[in-house]
Amino acid sequence: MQELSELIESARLAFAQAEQPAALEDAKARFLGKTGALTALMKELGKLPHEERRARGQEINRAKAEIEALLNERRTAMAEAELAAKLASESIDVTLPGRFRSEGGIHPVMRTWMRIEEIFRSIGFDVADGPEIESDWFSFTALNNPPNHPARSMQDTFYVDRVDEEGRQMPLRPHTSPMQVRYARTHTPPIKTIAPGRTFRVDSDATHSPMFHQVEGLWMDTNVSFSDLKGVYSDFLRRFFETEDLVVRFRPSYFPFTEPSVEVDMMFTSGPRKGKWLEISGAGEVHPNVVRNYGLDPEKYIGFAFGSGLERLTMLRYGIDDLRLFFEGDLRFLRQFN
Ligand code: 2NL
Repeated sequence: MQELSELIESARLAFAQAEQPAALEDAKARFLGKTGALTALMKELGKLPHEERRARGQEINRAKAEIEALLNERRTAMAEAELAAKLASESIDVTLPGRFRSEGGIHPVMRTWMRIEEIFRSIGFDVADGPEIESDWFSFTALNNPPNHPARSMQDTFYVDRVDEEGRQMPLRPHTSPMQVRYARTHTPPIKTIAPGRTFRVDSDATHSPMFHQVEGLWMDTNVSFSDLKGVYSDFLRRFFETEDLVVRFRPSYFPFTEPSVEVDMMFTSGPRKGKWLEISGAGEVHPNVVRNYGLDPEKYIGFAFGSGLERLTMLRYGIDDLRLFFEGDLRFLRQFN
């Protein structure tokens, strides 16, 4: 009995003196290991007379359990101390102010966006906003797209894992037209609005990005003609590029949502970029089916719409030759605009 309680005490002391896990394992071996003190006592059981063997065995086992408990206690304490030291040495004060405050800048495409809003606001246009995850109806049906139009396919348009009220899978808007349709349905003519925003198409190479920016414009009233489109858009280009020295031409084209439809080209007539026609936009008189989807009578209301890419306008304005520069986030490029 006496020797067992001494053994327990010396184990407690040895465990307490171990400062590293390896030292603790050595101490464990001395008491509980194959050549350890307790194992030696167990081996001696055989020499005892039969009557004493059972009681002695139980005592040794109780002592063994106690030493094991002491060992586990010490192991836990050691792990906790290690964690506490780690936490103390690695702690950061999240309330400290930053070492320096870096200044943000405005992305060149966003400069174009802001500039366009300013120009169109100055001639009485409102700015529409709307969701980037749209319903199938606002994205395609309202714009007179036939049910099997390729723009609806998974090849051309991104779809998210969510359905609209009609139970149809919802696209990331492939153009900003849905915002114009939403705006037209909630306002009464005259309707004069632009819809700038992010758009998405399954397309990625040197000249196409899966995410890009568009601005669409819409002017509906009882008497808005194609010559109003010519005047408004030409005036916009002259103000945007800050020059009177540019000419604009309108080439016949086709879009499901306008009739007639045109491609708009422009050419600088002075400066380093003069003499080359540049495709800049699509436009046309809003198709009667689309006017009906605005909730308006196409016999009474008429107007034009156009759509332009903001990346394209930005590249022409600043002389940027690679679309990918807009999306790489390279500060050497971005700093030039701030
Ligand atoms: C292009 C073509 C265009 C429109 C966009 C439009 C919007 C409504 C109704 C009718 Cl709500 N039209 N938008 C019209 C013609 C052309 O964009 O290739 N843009 C880069």
